[in-house]
Amino acid sequence: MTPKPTAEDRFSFGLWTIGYSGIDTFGNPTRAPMDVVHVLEKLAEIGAYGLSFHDDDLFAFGSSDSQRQGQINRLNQALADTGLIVPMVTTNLFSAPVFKDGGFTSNDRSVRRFAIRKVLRQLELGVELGAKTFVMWGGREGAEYDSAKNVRAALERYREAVDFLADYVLSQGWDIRFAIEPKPNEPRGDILLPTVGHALAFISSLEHPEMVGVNPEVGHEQMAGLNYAAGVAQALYHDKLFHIDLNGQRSIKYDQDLVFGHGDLHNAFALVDLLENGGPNGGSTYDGPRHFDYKPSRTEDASGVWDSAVANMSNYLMLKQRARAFRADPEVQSALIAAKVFEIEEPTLSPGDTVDSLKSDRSLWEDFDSQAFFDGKGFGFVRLQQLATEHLLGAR
Ligand code: GLT
Ligand code: MN
Ligand code: MN
Repeated sequence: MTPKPTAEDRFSFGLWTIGYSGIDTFGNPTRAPMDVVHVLEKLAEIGAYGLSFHDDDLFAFGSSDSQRQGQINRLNQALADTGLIVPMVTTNLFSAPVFKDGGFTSNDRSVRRFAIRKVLRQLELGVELGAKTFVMWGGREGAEYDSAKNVRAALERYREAVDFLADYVLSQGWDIRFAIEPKPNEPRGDILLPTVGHALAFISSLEHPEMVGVNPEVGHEQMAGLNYAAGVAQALYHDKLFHIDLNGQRSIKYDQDLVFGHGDLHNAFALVDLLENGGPNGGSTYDGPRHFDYKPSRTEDASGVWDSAVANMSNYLMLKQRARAFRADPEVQSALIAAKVFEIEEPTLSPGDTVDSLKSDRSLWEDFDSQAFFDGKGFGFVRLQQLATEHLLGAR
């Protein structure tokens, strides 16, 4: 039996995900556009709790004020009717031709000012709708050619924009924070802030670092060959996991945006285990939305779109069940102890240790048997991973 999601699971979807028409670089749309009211009704029916959107997802770029307001009114009515919420909003600074060289970091100053203005509008709408997170995915912030972009100056312009916006939020006393979404490439040849690590370093250079965190996406880290669950763990370590984009990716290639769990399943298991059981006493480490940023494959018709939406949530819930069983298994617990997984929580230095005390303690050096690690003292990590695999496959 696949578990059924409820609002308590906090599953949310981008309007652009369900609404993806199937258009790609090589082919035309394969599906008709989907209306926001219909999307909300269906999301409520399948057990999601939230919808996120870019300005341009709800009202086309260049809409008049009254067209824009008309769509906002329809959204508000559908939210009231379904009980869904908008936990996150974001601005599209990548689709329109004006952003061909980026928004905040376009070489053209007038574009940079237009971009900030566009973000202000969507930020204010997000606050009105009660969104708690404002995502910044700088898909066009980058370059194809090294000589075309002064990266240090571009980062300075990025910082200038984020500082300005954070300052505005603080001055208004609004309860919303920013989350930068890294991606290594696509659509640009190289994108600024390409990984979680780059974004964390950038955030520490900001005027209000407490206002800005990250929104790591499974596929984006994996496109860079990185371990997604490990990146999320580091974001948590720095208290910077403000939001999350769940999907699937199979190795280093174009951004696939597959269903969560349809990519690296072992890493998806590790991630769900981290989010649900990774806290100090085995509790949750993240209480924000479980947000799916995937693209229903262009081979699918409308029923395939909703099948894939459900699949994201079912896979998350099945992994949650599997991760719980893994943690509760006494054999796993003893394998964890044998592998010294808990020992790393112990500080390396004892209270009062000094350079002199370390030097005079013979057990640390003269009497320490480092040779015992040759042909002995294996950690048993493979056994542990096999136990995880058995739980993942439902064999335990
Ligand atoms: C775009 C991108 C996603 C981002 C969205 C937010 S838009 O679809 O591919 O990864 O999360 O701007
Ligand atoms: Mn993606
Ligand atoms: Mn994303």
